[in-house]
Amino acid sequence: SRVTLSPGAIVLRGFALPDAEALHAAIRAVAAQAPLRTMHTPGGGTLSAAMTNCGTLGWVTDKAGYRYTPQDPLSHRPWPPLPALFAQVATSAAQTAGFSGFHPNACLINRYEAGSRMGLHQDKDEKDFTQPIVSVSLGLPIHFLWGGLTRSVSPFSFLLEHGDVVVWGGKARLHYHGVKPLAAGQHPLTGSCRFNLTFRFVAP
Ligand code: MD5
Ligand code: FE
Repeated sequence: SRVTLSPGAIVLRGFALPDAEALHAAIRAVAAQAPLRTMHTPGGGTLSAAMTNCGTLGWVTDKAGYRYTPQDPLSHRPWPPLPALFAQVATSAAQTAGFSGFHPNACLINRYEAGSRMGLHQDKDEKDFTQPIVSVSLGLPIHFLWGGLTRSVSPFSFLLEHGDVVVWGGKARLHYHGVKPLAAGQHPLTGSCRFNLTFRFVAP
């Protein structure tokens, strides 16, 4: 099914289900090259989701701030390439949601364990906001928070489940969003965690 949250934000329920096992295998392959790790905010905080990247640019945060880098700061090597399946799923989901010609060059992989959350924020490190963002949820369900264009808009929550894909473009691109703490559970594919893949086109 296809649900519009607000103009430009389209939920494609179960879109990635046929590819879930292969996507999970590809996450493991990426993480074998560029391990999932805890990142730190410039203010000295710690992100509760573990992260890694693939593609030509990867999102990182540390004492120096938030940015996209061509190399993994742990290995000083380029991030692993975007698996072909990742590119296919992202491009076809964007197309299905009405955004043709989406060719991401960055994929952030977030791994949530019980209690992991993500506070309300905007995604604005990409410089190019004309391209949509595609996110793919795998494993345990989580309550997603969808706010407005300013922090003062109270977010509403909805459940993102295994295989759901969300395309965020146009006016939705700069909305505040986050996720509530992951509830403990077991999923047949991912065990005790949830993965989120976030595909972006980042201006070089
Ligand atoms: C997640 N990840 O489930 C979330 C949700 C992130 C992040 O927020 O930055 O890694 S997917 C991304 C998203 C959600 C809603 C709006 C926009 C992006 N957007 O408007 O750009 O791990
Ligand atoms: Fe975000």
